[in-house]
Amino acid sequence: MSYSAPKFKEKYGNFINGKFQDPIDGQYFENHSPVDNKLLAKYPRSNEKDVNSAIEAANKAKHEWGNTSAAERAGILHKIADVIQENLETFAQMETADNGKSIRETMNADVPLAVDHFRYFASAIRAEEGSATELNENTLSLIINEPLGVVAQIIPWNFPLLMLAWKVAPALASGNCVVLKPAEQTPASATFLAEKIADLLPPGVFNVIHGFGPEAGKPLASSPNVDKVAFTGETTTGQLIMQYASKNLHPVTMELGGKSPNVFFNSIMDHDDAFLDKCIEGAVLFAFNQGEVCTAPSRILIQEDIYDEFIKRVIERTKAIKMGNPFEESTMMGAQASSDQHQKILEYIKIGKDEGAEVLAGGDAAKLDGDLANGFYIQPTILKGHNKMRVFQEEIFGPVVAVCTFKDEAEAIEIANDTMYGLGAGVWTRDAHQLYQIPRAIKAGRVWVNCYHDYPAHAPFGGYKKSGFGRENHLMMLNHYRQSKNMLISYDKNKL
Ligand code: TXE
Repeated sequence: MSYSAPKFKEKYGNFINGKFQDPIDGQYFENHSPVDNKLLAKYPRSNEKDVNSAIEAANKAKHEWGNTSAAERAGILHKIADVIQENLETFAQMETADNGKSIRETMNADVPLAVDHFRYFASAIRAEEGSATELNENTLSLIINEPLGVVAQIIPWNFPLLMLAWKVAPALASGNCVVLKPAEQTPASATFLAEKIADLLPPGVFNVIHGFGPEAGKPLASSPNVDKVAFTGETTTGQLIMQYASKNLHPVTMELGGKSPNVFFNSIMDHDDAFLDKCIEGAVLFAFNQGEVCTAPSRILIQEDIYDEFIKRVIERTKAIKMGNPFEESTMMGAQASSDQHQKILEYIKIGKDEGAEVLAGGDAAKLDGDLANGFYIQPTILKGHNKMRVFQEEIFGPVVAVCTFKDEAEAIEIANDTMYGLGAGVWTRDAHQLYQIPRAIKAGRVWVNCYHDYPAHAPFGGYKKSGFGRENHLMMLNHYRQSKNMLISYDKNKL
């Protein structure tokens, strides 16, 4: 079955105080589809004035929203989930048009996971219990959670709706108002969601500001009138955002880059069975979402005695990836998200070749026919080299994997940890000792063992080292969006 880009209006506004509003200075930018480089729509090129107007609306709404009961907020979050579910196909087509990823991913992963995220946090706040301790016979200590107030959220373009859900669901669930800036490359799904849920939330509780990082993102992250900044994106941008927020001593959470190792031990080849097939699929997941995933398993480490046989099968499987029109259901790999990203990936492939890496598969742009010839496609690429090369150390954010070998467990751990990042990792083995001890030794916030790229809402996700701090998903996320009030109550009758 084949899908197509949904119909867009010529231009859209910012969503502020429950209504779409034109940018104050009347500036717009064009958003093109990476599928074929055609114009999709225009969005506001917002500046500090627009940002401040959204922040003001959020501040006006925060007391009322912060005082709603958990049951009320949960009911609204479930309705938001219903809206996304009812419009699943439109959201999926929108994400594919905007980002270039395949429709089978947007239909089966991006949108359903976003639905589940709203449901998870809706349910989580209903199940929570507070804490009370008797400090002595006359004193009670109560711990009460209070929302922070207004939260600034800045998100990237690789999973536009899902990254929105990861940020917005827990923030609203905790009783905060939100000002969200989507990435300029992928403004569509946040706008469509705002339109669809405008009647569900009181005005000002959820606001969307479009525009570029330095013009709209910076004033948002720098504002003294927000209470927290949450960011997902590049590590260097995260460093800037921390500087802006530090002037106000605002708390920040950061989901940043990665260079995740995917480690294959020799026991996987003990039998030629379904588990070995799963390991091969797990290695090829470097191309999932065109490699534009912060946890992309972008370094493959293979134990040297199985290298020849295993890599042969990985290359065969990689060559069978069906690239093409992302709107066709059979397409596995679509377009890179933008011309800039396409260019960056090609430069890294060249850097790898210049450094002496051996090209085992791909190694160039993919040329497609018809309208798609104007889109931004890259062949899934495997480079063999060593861990000191730039293609092993720097985040490429494309379907390019760097492969090397290791002798034993100690060397596998050393190579896996020889990176400034620590977001994800994969370990594949049939050995019971390795499947516990190796993940424990790898410095990363999420280690998948005999699986990869699962993102359930109830498992915490986040980085070590320069991959950021704070966690998303899971109950622990709620604590990043609220502060605890401790009440000490004395009921000593003699001292009243
Ligand atoms: O990211 P940015 P870009 C990596 C990936 C990619 C590279 C560049 O390697 O090739 O980053 O992508 C907003 N103040 N990742 O430039 O800059 C911006 O408008 C405030 C990894 O798109 O991090 C967008 O909304 N905001 C990553 C968001 O930040 C600013 C996901 C992300 O943009 C800003 C995306 C500023 N000064 C890219 N500058 C991951 N690991 O998840 C930009 N922004």
